[in-house]
Amino acid sequence: RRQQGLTIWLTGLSASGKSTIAVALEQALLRKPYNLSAYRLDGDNIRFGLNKDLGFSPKDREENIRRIAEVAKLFADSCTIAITSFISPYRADRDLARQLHHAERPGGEPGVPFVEIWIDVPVEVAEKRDPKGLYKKAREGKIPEFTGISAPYEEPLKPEIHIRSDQTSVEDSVKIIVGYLEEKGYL
Ligand code: GGZ
Repeated sequence: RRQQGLTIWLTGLSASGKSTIAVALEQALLRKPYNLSAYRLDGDNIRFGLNKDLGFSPKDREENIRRIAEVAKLFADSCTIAITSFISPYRADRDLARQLHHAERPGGEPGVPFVEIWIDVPVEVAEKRDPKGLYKKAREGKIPEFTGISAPYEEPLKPEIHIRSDQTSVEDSVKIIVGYLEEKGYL
């Protein structure tokens, strides 16, 4: 059976653990027994390239997420599993990403599965972690519109998967996600 593409969309605060889980998940999918093709989209390969013209205003975040969703869909279209890790703080933007995936593809092909995963951590915990010192800077007013401090994070209402990353190990998080994907017949 030919590999099916899909997009795994991680959303959550800065320092919630999105990237760590994305890396571990990608490894699990690339390796045996799955041997699938997977690719991660994150700030390092998107915000410094394709989206280097965008900042963190609501409009720029909206455009950031829209472009990422389009790119993820292209990967999925090529039968690669796209794993995205962006804060994606606005519900409307995440919903648009989902709609883009669910739309029929050219040639009448059905849409691409979209799995929204909320990497949930209380902002106090993320702020305590503060691996890059960004929360501190945000508190000092040196970074305006910082998500969770001076800009909103709109919690997902019906994510396919909800992970409390301060109560779940990375290993268990990957197990939960892979278990869901298997159950849905995506792997
Ligand atoms: C939130 C910011 C901001 C502001 C810079 N608000 O921990 P990080 O550093 O590596 O992850 C954050 C990243 C967020 O970029 P995204 O593309 O994921 O955001 S969004 O989905 O909202 O478009 C953080 C850093 O960029 N960063 N300024 N003001 N995070």
